[in-house]
Amino acid sequence: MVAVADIELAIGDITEQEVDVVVNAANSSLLGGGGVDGAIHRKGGPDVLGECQELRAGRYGSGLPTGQAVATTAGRLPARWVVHTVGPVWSGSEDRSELLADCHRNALAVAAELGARSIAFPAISTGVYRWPLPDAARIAVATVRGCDTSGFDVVRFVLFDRAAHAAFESALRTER
Ligand code: AR6
Repeated sequence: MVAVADIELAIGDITEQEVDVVVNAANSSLLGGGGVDGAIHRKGGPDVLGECQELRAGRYGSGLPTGQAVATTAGRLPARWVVHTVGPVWSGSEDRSELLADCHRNALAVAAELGARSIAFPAISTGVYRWPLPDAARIAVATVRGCDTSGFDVVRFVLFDRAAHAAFESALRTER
């Protein structure tokens, strides 16, 4: 039995979260995009992009691989750090669930290493990357529940709308 923090759900904009770590649903370029990524870079400002550019100039010269996670400053966001992870694009012909699970596991591991006690996740891969919400919610909840989150006081999913919130609520009820 692993030690788990209670999972919280919220509806809103992840960039407004007052937590130690905000998780970004990035792409492998780490240089920004739409959705959560665009909002984080817009509000976080040039310091976030600057650290992403340094990562691209160094350790992640070919980009951040899908499923992995890396931290930068949160710049002007209320959070202390952004942990960027790259979700898989939904595929109807190939099961990429483990990669989506990896995003959650690796983001938690990077956050724990930083000493974070609170973390907010978006619904990774459910926007531009088209992963069906109920399935993404099931994988996200089951994965976080399977991790040791005893070092965290808060593990929160921040959902953009009621449909996403309902999908996560249902996953919390059923994924025990
Ligand atoms: N706060 C919380 N949730 C949000 C916000 C926000 N500010 N904005 C959107 N969402 P997406 P992905 C929800 O597309 O599918 C980017 O261009 C949204 O409704 O942000 O992993 C990257 O650069 C959806 O439920 O991420 C990549 O290229 C969820 O967040 C690509 O999109 C994820 O949607 C990544 O696609």
